[in-house]
Amino acid sequence: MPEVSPVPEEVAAFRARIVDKLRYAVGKDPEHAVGFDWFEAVALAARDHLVETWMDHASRTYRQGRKRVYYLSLEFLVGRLLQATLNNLGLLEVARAALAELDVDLERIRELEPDAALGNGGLGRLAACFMESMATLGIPAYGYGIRYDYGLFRQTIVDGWQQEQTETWLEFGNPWEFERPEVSYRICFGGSVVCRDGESGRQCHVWQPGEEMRAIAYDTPIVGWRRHSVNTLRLWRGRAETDLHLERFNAGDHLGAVAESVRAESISRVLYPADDTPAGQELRLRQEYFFVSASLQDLLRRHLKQRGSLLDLPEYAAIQLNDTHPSIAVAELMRLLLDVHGLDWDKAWELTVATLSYTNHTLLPEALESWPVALMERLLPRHMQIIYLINAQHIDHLRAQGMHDFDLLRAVSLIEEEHGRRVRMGNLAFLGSHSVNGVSALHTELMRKTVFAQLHRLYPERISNKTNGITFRRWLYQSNPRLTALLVDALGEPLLDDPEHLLGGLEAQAGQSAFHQHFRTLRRHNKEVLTALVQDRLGIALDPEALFDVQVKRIHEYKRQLLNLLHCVALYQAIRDEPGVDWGPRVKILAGKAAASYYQAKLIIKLANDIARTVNGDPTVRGRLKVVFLPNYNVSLAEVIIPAADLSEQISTAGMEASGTSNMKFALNGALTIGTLDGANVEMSERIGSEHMFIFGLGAQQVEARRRSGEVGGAAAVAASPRLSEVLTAIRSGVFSPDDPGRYAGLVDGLLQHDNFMVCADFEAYWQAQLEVDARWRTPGQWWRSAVLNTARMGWFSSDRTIREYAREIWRLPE
Ligand code: NBG
Repeated sequence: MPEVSPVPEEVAAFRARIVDKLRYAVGKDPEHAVGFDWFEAVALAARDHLVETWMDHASRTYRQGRKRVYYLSLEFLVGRLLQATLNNLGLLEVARAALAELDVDLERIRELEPDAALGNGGLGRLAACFMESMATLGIPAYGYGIRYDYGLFRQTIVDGWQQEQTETWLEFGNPWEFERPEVSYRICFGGSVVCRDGESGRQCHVWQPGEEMRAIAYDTPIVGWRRHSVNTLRLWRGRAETDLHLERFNAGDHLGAVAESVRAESISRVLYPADDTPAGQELRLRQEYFFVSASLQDLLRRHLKQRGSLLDLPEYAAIQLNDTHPSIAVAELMRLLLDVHGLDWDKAWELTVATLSYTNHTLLPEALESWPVALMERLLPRHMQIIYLINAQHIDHLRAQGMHDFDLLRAVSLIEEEHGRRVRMGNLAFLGSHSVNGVSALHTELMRKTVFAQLHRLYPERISNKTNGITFRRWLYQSNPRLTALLVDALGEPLLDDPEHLLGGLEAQAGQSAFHQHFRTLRRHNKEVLTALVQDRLGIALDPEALFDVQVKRIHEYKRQLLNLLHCVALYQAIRDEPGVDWGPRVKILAGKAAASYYQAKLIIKLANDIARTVNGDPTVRGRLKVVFLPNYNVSLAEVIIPAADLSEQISTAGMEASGTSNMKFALNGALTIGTLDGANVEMSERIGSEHMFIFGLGAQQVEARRRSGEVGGAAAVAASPRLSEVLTAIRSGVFSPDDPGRYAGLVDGLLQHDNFMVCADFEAYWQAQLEVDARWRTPGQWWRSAVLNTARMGWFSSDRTIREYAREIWRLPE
């Protein structure tokens, strides 16, 4: 990041503060401090700098009576905070210089910070980008979630197979957070509901829970660009009402004495490693209710303290539900308003709907949460009752309007009757919110036509689109300081404050070969950094001059890493068949985690590793093709990989990726995209120009038509493509798995019979698009022109733009 050289007084003051923290907070002197001690001292010193803005912002929000946004999310994939915080505080160079004077290298200690991996993938990272953008835009906001002891698992690759290890990010403490033991709420489960006569003669329902525990708050300040404002990420941890039952302990029952504590704490123990498939377990529902209940109690308390009444809640609070995970909020807010605050049903419902809004992040049917009625009745009996009442009111209302169509009523009901009785959380979130949004134009359109088709007919105004975005502070300034410096050089310092509108100025440079040269040089540097990392972690030597072809994301069949691997094998065979042709050089880089129980995804990881071993060990393709599977993909690794990519693989089956956000990160950093017209790729191609991308394959409608026509197998596509046939034959016969030749027989046969994700159907188009990639790469003037235009035209995909749209159209914040 370009920063003017730091002022010596500032450096001296920051250095003094670091030493102070080291001594009085960490308890070490500089002579004995080890790496992590330094990290902690610098983090604490940086944290000091944001505390004042934090408090000012909170008290200003209070004084001015501003509306607050509450972002409820089971995931916040924050990553590391040190550089992001220093960057936004404008203290990066100050800290670097201060540490240098102490003979400590900022880069080295930066690497010691563990990633806060409290999320699975795009959904959690989006929440983190949104938090940063809200702070940048000065929007008063709280992020609410769970402080998991263990974040997403650490992935190791053993003999090519994924293995999962716990990620102990809190092992050495977390200098960013403030524990708030005084901010604690009672959370109840189970028991029964009794009916009593209330004071006014009305009947009231009293929940007599069978189990109680507490939620304790931990606050992390999130600072916006140029310290504009600081918001709070408030994460809840589970605690027992009584940590130790002394009587039992004294009676010799040492384990029984802490059993309650163990049970309560298990609620915030671990993030579910399921990316868009519900864990389907009771603990998951407990987690959802736990954090929703604590968050709602907290925000109602804040509102009441300030306003004295809940009747104006929607004017001062906007609650965004990030996917269906927090959708029990609909019933919990109703319960709190009815049972705790004594409002009548109609008023409570009006306030609930006006305050809540819901974002849908996937159309995958298996990912739309639903809970067995029996489980809900047992765990949350009062909520189940409220859900029945909401449903009855909803269906009565439709009948009163003359709608008696049984299929329609069945489709919009909150209760699914077909597969055992279940509560449909997506429908609950839809009904309980005044706004429902999708995350890209295509996804929103498909939401209207598929998952919410009937509800959309009933509430045509409710669904809107808010295309995702990314924060440029992390995904450009922090991860690609060289490109940032080049952009500032070309467009001036103001770029940093308004890249959304000023990046476009870069178009003027797109045809300049001198500028191409700069672009190339910095990419080359970023590729060298990645090359060193690959050498270090895997012992594989890469050629930084090769085309870096990258696919990094969760491993999922619909994301089609398999299609990429088939291309990889096809390329390998082509090089071997025609060594005289000018192939490559190309490096295929893959990374990503598979859900622990997702066998097919894990098999794809194994295949990638098998192919890598075979290809990298074959001298006939040396210098032409290398394949790398980098273990343990996380935010920090993304920050190194993305700026080094030439080609970005965004090749999901059309209609299945809700938006994608790594597609945006790559293009902003000047990689060219090879991709389908899926998710936000569609809008990217409209803004960048499809001639500067490599768009291929079936569109969403064509995929749908094929599915409807019953064309399910891949055999026809294989018969039509000798190349594909040869690829599959090689994989099936064990060319890449000589130790277990049958390993991939099932995988290949499966494709032939049920090509659910159109891997075979799209193969030829993909191969052709990859040939175009090669041709463009061989014409550097064209390639780099496209690369510059990608960066220049990505301004709109800033999460600042997305957040402004939410603020205006959903949260209705005053401008
Ligand atoms: C994911 C989608 C992505 C999208 C992110 C953020 C879930 C449930 N959904 O396409 O798969 O970019 O959400 O919106 O994880």
